[in-house]
Amino acid sequence: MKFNYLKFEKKERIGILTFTRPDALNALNENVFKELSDFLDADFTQSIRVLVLTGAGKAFVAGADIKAFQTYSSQNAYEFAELGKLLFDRIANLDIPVIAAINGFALGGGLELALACDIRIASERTKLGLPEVNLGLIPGFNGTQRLSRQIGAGNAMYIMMQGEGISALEAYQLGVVQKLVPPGEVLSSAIQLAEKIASKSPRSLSLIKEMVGKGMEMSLKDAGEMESRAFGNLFKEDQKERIEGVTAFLEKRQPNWE
Ligand code: CO8
Repeated sequence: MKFNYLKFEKKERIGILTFTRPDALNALNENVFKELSDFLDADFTQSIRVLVLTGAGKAFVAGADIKAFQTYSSQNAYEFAELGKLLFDRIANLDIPVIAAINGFALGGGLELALACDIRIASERTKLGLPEVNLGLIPGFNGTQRLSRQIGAGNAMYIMMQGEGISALEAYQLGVVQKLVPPGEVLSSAIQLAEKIASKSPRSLSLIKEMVGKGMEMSLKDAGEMESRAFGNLFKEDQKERIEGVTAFLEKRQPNWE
């Protein structure tokens, strides 16, 4: 696939998708979304175990393209917000783990994109935030919801209302990101984590994603019941990965998930 604003590479079982619009700090516009949609349409998950998202240059993604806002009608803005939500949901719902390697600014729609990933690793020098209050706007790609679910309403309001963006350290302390690393080591650390995850049972990984994702929208009781059913299903006779995992443990060898 040939893109102008995205680059996709494979390192064995790891896929790396880079946003490559560095002159605009990788800001998201309709062209970027069109390419992201085409990328997600392609059946790339068959050939990789983990996807890493990152940005070219000094930003991960600095948000939606503010310059494009000048021409938007109310309907355009609504449709763009819906398109972003749809694409970010597709990323969140991939049945493989997705890691955001936050190499630089993750602001507005950029942080919303990172929040659609399963795990976030960030440069300890970068800044993250939802600065829409400075523009007379609100987050529009589900940031109000995903951030509140991730770190609680009070912490999310703190980030959204002061609007200046927070340091990577503060983002780590609040639980927005799971790991901080020195600048320059973000992608390599993300790939290292991706490789570790890629060595685990793909079935377990996709089920963990499904349980956590669906469970967030359910009562604890219903989510617990869903988990028990999924756990029970893993003991059906055709569940090769459970058979391999348990057998490998008993035979004191590494499991082979192929
Ligand atoms: N959109 C368009 N262009 C951008 C954006 C952006 N979000 N961010 C940076 N750029 C451009 C700059 O305009 C500049 O371009 P040019 O050289 O042509 O002037 C270039 O990128 C480099 O940026 P700076 O010179 O500003 O770089 P600095 O290092 O000085 O500053 C910052 C970096 C602090 C990241 C600064 O660029 C900034 O504040 N950017 C805007 C961040 C922001 O407010 N993001 C939120 C946008 S709103 C949003 O994301 C809402 C999402 C929901 C949308 C719903 C549908 C409508």
